[in-house]
Order: sequence, then structure tokens, then C-alpha cells
Amino acid sequence: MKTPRKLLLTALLCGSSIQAFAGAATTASISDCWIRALPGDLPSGGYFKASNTGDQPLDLVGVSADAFGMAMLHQTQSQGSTSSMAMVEQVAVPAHGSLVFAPGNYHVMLEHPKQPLKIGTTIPLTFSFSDGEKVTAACAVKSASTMSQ
Ligand SMILES: [Cu+2]
Repeated sequence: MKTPRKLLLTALLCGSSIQAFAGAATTASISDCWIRALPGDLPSGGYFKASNTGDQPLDLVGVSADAFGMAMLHQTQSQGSTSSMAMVEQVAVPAHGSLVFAPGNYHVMLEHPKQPLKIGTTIPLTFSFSDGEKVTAACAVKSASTMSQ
């Protein structure tokens, strides 16, 4: 059993090194990122467009923000007249496609701002993808009445 395992390991190592080489060009990008600032200590929502130029689907697997105590991927789910939010572990960005986070659907939940949010400033959010890429975007802080870009 030792030889096949060794062969398999070699194949895996070769595979990953080829992928690392091919992955030198980034495939994930974030654009149009903005944060809807809510007053006081209320959680704010972050919205953006994630694009994938690769041949394989990519999962957005996490988000981090130094300016907040907590950042999570959320999805708003409407049932009749009520809506609730659920945390999502990952969201797929299709190959050669994009995924839009917008009010009423997917959003980044930003809780416990370390400083009051100022309209007109930008806050960096860092997005992690399933292929190990991390993309940081400067997100414009907009007023609570903003519903879209
Ligand atoms: Cu939420």
C-alpha cells in the first residue's frame, strides 16, 4: 500500500504546484463596494460585486474588516411580509461570471464599528475565496437611505 500512496501524494503535489503557477494571475476581484451606514451601534450592511475571470467556479468563503468587531456573510430571506437574515458559509461566484451583493439579498453584516462611520469616507473590507485568494476593496460609506449604487 505504500507505493500507491506515494504516487498519489506526488500527483497531488505536482497538481498543486501547477495550480499555484497558473494562479499567479488573480481570478477574483471586487468592485462597486459600499457600506450602508446605520447610526450608533446598529449593524451596517456591505454590498459589492464579486467577479471571477477563471475557468472554475469560485466560492466567496469569508470577509474581514479591521474597522468592525464582527463581519459576516449574510443572506436576507423574505417569507411573505417578514424577512429574516441567515449566515452563509460560502457563496459561489460562477466561472467567467459575477455575483452581486445588494440590499434585500446577500450582504456583509458589519457589527460593532470601532469608530462611528463617516459618510463619504472609505473602509477596507478583505474578501477570502476558496482558492486562497484574498482581495481587499475600499468600500464607500453611504447614508442609510441609499438602496443601491
Ligand atoms: Cu445581515
